[in-house]
Amino acid sequence: MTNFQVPITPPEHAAGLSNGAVVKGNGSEIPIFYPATGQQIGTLIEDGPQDVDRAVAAARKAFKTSGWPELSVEKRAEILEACERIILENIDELARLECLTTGLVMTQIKSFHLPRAAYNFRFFAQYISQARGERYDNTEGYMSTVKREPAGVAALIAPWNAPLALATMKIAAALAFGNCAVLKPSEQTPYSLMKLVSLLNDLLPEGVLNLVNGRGGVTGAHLVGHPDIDRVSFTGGTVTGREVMAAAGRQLTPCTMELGGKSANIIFASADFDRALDSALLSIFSTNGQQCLAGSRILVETSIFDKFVDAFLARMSRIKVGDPMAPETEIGPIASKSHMERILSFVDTASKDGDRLLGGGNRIDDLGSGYFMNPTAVAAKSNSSTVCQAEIFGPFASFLSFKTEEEAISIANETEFGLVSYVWSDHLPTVMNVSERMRSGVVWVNTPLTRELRAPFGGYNNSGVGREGGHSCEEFYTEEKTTTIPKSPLNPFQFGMK
Ligand code: TXE
Repeated sequence: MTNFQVPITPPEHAAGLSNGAVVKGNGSEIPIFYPATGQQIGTLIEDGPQDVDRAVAAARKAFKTSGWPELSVEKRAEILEACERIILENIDELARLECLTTGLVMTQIKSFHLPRAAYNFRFFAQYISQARGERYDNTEGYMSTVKREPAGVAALIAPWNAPLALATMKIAAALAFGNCAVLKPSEQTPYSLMKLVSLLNDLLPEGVLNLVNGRGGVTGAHLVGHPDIDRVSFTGGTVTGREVMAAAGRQLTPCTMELGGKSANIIFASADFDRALDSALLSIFSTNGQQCLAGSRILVETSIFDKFVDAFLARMSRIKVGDPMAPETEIGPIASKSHMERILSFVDTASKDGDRLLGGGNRIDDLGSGYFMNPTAVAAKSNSSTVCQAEIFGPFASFLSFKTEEEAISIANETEFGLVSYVWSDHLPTVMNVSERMRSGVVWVNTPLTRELRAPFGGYNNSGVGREGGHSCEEFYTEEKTTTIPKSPLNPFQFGMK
C-alpha cells in the first residue's frame, strides 16, 4: 500500500453557497472519512433549514433578475462549453477530492467519471443549440406557437457513489434549459461537488447555481419539500426516493427519480464468450460495484454455465483490490464502513437461503483499517434468493442458470426493479425476442454500460420515475407555453348584442 495523502484541506466553500457568498452553516458537524484508511479527513458543517431557505431565495432571485433564463441559447451554450473546459482543466484536483471521499479508483475517475462530467456540459450545450420550435396553423385564421420556458428553481439531490458524473447530468441539464438550481451533495461525499460548484460559479451569474450541505433527513428533506422549488431531480436509493417524492408531491413539484437496480446480465451460449466475460466483470466490478446499473444478476445458459463461471472466478481472483490512487488498482474500498458491513452481511443471508459462495465474501484485513472487501460471487439457489432480489450495491455477483429463452426472460423480469438489462448473443432472433421483452428502461445488447445521452435513461417499476437524457431533460426542466394569435383581426362571438 502506498501512503495515502491525508488529511486534506476541504475546498474553500465549506458550508454552502448562497447568493454567491459563502454562508456558514449553522447546523451540526459531520465527519468525512477516507474509505481507504477509515481516517477522518475533514468535517462538513450542515446547513440547516434557514440556510436552505437562503439558498432557494438566492436561486429564485437569480431566476428573476440575473438574466440567465432569458439569455440567448448561443450565449448559454458558450457558458456551458466553458463549464466543460473548467472541469477538464481541474481534473486532477476534482479527481483527488472524488477519490478521497468515495474511494473510487483514480484511474476510473479520470478515464470515465470526469470525462463524462465534462461531456455532460458539452452535450447540453450542443443539444440546446439544435432546438426546434413548434407552430400550428390548423385552426382557420389562427396560428399557435409552442414555446418551452425554464421551469424555475430546481433542487438537485446527488448520491455518494459517483458524485461528479451523476450530479453534472442534473446541473448541466437544469442550467441548459435556463433554470437556476440548488444542489445538495451526499453528506458522505461533498468535497468534489463543492469544488465543482465553486469553479462553475466563476462562470455563471450570481445565484444561478447554489449548494447546500447536510444530511438527507435534515437539509435534503427541507430542500425537496420547499414550496419555492419547481423541480426535484433525485438519484439515490428506492426507499429514500419514496420519501422524497412524497415530500415533493405535497407541493405538486414534478420529480425525476433515478433509483436502484438489480439488473440481469443474460449470457446465451450463442454469445461471443470472451466479450461477454469481459463485460460481466466490468459491469459488476467497475465503480467498486457501487452503481445502479451494475449487472448484478448474471444469468448464464446451462450449456456454458460451468465454463463461464470458472472463467469468471479465475479472473475475479486476479482483480487488484487496494489503494484507490495506485494505477494498478481495479477495485478500491467500499464507500463507508456501514455499507461494507451491509454488503458482507449478504454472505450470511446467502448461506441461509441455500446459495453457494463461489469466491470472496470477506473483508481484507491486511489492507489496514480501510473498508476493503474481496470481490464476491455466489451461485444462487433460485431467483427468489435474497441476493437475487435485493440491491446489494457492491462488488457482489449472483449467478443463475437458465435453459431456454423463455426461462431467461422470466427470471430477468422477476424483480421489483427494472433499470437496465444486458443481453449477450450473436443470434439475431434471440437478441430481438429478449430485448423486446425486457421490462427495463435500457437494454444493452452485446455491450456494457454504454450511455447515449440523447436517449432516455431511467427505470421501470421501483427503479425510478421519469428519465434523464436529452429530450427527457428538456421536457422535465421546461414548461410548455402555447400562444395563439389570429392572423388578421377576427371578431369574437358577441355576448350582450341581442
Ligand atoms: O442513499 P440515499 P443511501 C441505493 C443503494 C444503497 C441504498 C441506500 O442500494 O445501498 O440506495 O443508499 C439524500 N430528502 N443507491 O441510503 O439515502 C442523501 O443525503 C432529501 C442507489 O446512502 O438514497 C443523498 O444526498 N434528500 C443509487 C441522496 O439523498 C435525501 C445511489 C442519496 O441518499 C433524503 C445511491 C430526504 N428525506 C444509493 N434522505 C443510484 N441510483 O445510483 C436522503 N437524502
